[in-house]
Amino acid sequence: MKRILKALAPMLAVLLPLCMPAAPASASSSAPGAVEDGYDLWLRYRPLDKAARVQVRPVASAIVAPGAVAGTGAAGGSPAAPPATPLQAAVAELQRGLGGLLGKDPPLAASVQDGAVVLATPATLPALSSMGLKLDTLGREGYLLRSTHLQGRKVTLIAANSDIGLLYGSFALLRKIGTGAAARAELASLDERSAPKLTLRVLNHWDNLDRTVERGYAGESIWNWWALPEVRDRRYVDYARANASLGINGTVLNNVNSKPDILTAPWIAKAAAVADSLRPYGIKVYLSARFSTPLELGATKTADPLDPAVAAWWKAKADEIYKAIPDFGGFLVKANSEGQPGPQDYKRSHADGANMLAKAVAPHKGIVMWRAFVYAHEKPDDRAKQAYDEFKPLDGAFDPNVLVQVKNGAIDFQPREPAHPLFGAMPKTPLMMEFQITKEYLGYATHLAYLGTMYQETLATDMHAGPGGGSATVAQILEAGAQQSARKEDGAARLTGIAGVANIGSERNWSGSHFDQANWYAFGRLAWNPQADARALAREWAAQTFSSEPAAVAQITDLMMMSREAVVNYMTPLGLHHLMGTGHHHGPAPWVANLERPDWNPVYYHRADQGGIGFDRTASGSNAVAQYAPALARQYADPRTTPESMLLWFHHLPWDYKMASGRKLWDELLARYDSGVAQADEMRQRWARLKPMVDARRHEDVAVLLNKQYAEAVWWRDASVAYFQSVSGLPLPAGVKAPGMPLEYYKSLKFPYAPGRG
Ligand code: BDP
Repeated sequence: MKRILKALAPMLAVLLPLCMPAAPASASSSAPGAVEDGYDLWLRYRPLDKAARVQVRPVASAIVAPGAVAGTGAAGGSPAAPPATPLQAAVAELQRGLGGLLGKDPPLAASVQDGAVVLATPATLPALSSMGLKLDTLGREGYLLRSTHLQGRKVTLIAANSDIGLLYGSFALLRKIGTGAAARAELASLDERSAPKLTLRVLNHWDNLDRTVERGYAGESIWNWWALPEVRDRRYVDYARANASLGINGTVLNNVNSKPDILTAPWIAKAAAVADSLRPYGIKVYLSARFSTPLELGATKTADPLDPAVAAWWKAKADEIYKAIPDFGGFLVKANSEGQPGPQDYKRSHADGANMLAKAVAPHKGIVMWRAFVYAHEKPDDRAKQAYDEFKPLDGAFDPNVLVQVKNGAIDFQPREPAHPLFGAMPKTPLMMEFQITKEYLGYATHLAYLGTMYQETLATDMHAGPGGGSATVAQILEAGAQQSARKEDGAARLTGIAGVANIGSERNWSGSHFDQANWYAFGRLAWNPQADARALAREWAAQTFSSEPAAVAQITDLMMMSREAVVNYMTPLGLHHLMGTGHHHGPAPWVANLERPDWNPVYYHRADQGGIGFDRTASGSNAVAQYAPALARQYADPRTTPESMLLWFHHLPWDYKMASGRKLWDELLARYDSGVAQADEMRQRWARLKPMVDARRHEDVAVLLNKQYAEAVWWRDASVAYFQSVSGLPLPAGVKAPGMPLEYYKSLKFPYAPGRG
């Protein structure tokens, strides 16, 4: 090895500076002294204190990346250009990160030296193969961090089977350095291996071609479609960096409510330009396809998936796309849902539709993500049952390159839903999770609600729940994929996946609020490891984003950990759901009863009257519980064994039903609303105490939002209490505050220009 490096040294000296362009800094605010505006996300790389620098320098004083010469050479190598390959991206990030953290750029060394960070794969450093590193267990994307000796020098080795693995390993090393003293203490004796547990880790942008974003609360779409493909915003590269730092490896650029235009030549060219920006960071581009595209473009007379002309059109279209984007990921499809066209328009099944598209992309190793979010108002049945009823019979009918994308719950991204009954019910079909990162139903970007806890709650749900049926958490089910799935991408593991509806937009802080960045972060980290712990992720994020001081980290983490439950309490306590305003979904409107479709009305969901409240999903009602495995179904069928947090999701109960607290249901409901308001108040007080520990600008930004959140929590509580009192006819117990305004006032509020309508 020494000989190889020695021989390469002169070449390296010339080529390395050329092929390691400086990280693009134009959009960054990380210059010393710059005001923190949130642009840098968790990749701030602010200087460590002296003691920490002394700790880190001996293990990260130089960078050695032998593969660089064997890579793409100096292509794209002007100093201003963004990295052109994953290895360049890895080195650029280490330079930027270590340079920022240590206050001094680490030199790129041509040969191994003490204290160097060495990035290597068996292909670039054959010596790795004989070091007993067991790299084969890492797959294509995993990495190993190890303090070891190479050629007699003590180094920090980042090893992987591919350059993408090296990029992920580089981010992991920087994360370790950035998350505080405890993590840094491990640097001298590193031995850590990590590989993603799911193969597809994708963001779903609900971005429209006119740059509006459906359910987006962070400005316009970051895709500047109009200016593309010629103009490639520098921000795409920072977007790619942020995602790669989490291990996200795919992004669907456009809204699931798609337009035919996205599959025309000019838009394919625009998507190809974005793909070029993301490729060095291991991120593939996917597109949402409208099922009737060929028909609407006038190319076919029907969109019937079994019509040969239709299938031929899609095949030719796939070929065209792959010509422009050789590593195109595939299609995401919303079909026969909320008015979108689909195979059922031609009396064909979801499988017929999905398989026709799957065959078009299969020769290119593409995939289809077919959404299970379907419900039809013609059906009088409980909306919560419809996806299961339609999809469960199709288990085993999908082509091997199809995944069925299932929302975390059976209604629609509510503040709390039980896990979707399809998880565990389709063993022959790879199911991918769909979480919503944008907070359509949790207070937009205004309310602080850390969703790591919500994601974890679903992922940790045991879908077989018990001895006879065995145990399998949603995370395990996602990780296992389908038994039959024959499709193996690049020889990798089974086709498995997870998607998050992005909360990213053109706003300077990306997500509309500083704390909403944490939801992007937690989603990405859980996509890598669905069994990760939400509290640990909150800690990690807080340390990198605000301050790695232990006291600050602990207090910010506690605040985050209480936040989602606070929102549930003041919006939809005890399993209530779908109580929000019509269309825009902002604020309380439990009284709405006049919409065209019954299952759009909040009254359909809470069913409150003088006798009681809640949706009976047991055998005496819609029997949705029967869609769960028997042990779980039994648990949910009995109000005494149903978790109180989901009580009114599954049961319609009298107002005097006795709760575990000893209180009557009516009193408990009021108590939950009050505790939500109290928690919102406590959150702003906790944040106020953090003032000395957080930079002034971001502290103020968050404080303003927390005050608004508190006011809106009071509004949710007051409007809900006023309404439920009007139907229950029950008095407010002593000590419970009357709503600030009469019910008619809350009913009269209108929000014609609320954001996120697309
Ligand atoms: C709902 C949104 C709607 C989406 C739909 C979907 O309100 O805007 O189009 O989900 O997921 O949550 O398709």
